[in-house]
Amino acid sequence: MDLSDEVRSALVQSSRGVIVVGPNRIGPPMLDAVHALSVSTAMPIVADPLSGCRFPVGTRCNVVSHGDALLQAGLLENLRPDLIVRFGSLPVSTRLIAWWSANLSTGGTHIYVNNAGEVHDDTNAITEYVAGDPVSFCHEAGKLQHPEVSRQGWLSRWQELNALAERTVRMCSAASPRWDLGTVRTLIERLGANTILIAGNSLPIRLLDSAGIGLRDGVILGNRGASGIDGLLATALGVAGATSKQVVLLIGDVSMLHDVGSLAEVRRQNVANLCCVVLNNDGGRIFERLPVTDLADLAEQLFVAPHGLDFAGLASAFGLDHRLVSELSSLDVALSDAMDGPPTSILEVRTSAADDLAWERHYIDLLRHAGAS
Ligand SMILES: Cc1ncc(C[n+]2csc(CCOP(=O)(O)OP(=O)(O)O)c2C)c(N)n1
Repeated sequence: MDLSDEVRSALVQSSRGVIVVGPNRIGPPMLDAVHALSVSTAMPIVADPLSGCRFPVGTRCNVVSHGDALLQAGLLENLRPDLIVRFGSLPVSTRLIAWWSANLSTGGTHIYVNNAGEVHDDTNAITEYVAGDPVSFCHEAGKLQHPEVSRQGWLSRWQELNALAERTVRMCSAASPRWDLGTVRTLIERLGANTILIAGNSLPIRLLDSAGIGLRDGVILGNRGASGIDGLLATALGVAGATSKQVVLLIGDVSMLHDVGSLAEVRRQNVANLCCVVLNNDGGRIFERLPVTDLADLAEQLFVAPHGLDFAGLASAFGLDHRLVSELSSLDVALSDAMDGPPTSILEVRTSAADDLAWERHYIDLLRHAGAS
């Protein structure tokens, strides 16, 4: 692949570059290539939860997996990139998109590499579009003469901040048994090779983003886009039918109720490798984090819409197995039972929306203070 003069000079002259890998089912060649590029350019890799690029912290030291939390805590405000090199579609974190757009609006280069003719760019930020194979791009870009020394401080700062977020989230998870992020981290740690985790939209995909860890040798999939919370269970059923691997669907209660008709098909097909983990916070709690909260009671009635429905009764109506997890400590055993036990089960994790929101805010406050000191 021939790189244009503009792309070459942006890559060589940059002193504050960032690689962003968005949702993207990348295979081992691209994983290796993007990590090699990061090493030769001393640019951090900000990895989306659906990028396939995240691994448990420590094994890939240039990966920044806590980007969204760092942005919430205001810790990336002083890290102004002069170059973004981006692969895949738009990341889950809209804060990340806003961050690169705001920073590059005053100059800098945004290289986007895609060989499928796609342009994922809501904010019109791309300055250099490379229509070519991302693996070849990484190889060619890595071969350029990069001024390594001047970039090491930049990379180190990103690594320090990511490690700080990881320590803080781990501390909060240990301190609170009633925090959904802790539950999701436990879930990811429990699952492993030979597992496909499907993230529901709404809070589940955002929790996976904030969890900051990936499935080692496993796959995380998500249905992003206009379909919203439609057909998430049907999607998981389709995936389970196409693989012999264990499939785990992490889904919110309203999303599950929205696709309740698919439970009949789940029962009919008697699939043995699908487990639905329902985070039951009694309503669409994402709306408690959005500006509609200004509507007070109306927001509760029209958007959050608590339903108080009984998932045990629902499972039984469809002849499916149900298990309630009310303590985080019992999640591990419940997961093992669900995976090794009878076909398709609904594992309901009942959570407290108020506790969850309080812990989320506490985590970001702690991170903000720790990062500022
Ligand atoms: C088909 C469709 N209808 C409506 C919406 C709007 N919507 C977004 S999130 C959400 C609530 C989801 O609630 P739940 O699955 O319980 O997840 P939580 O927000 O609690 O994480 C709704 C109704 C949508 N995204 N897609």
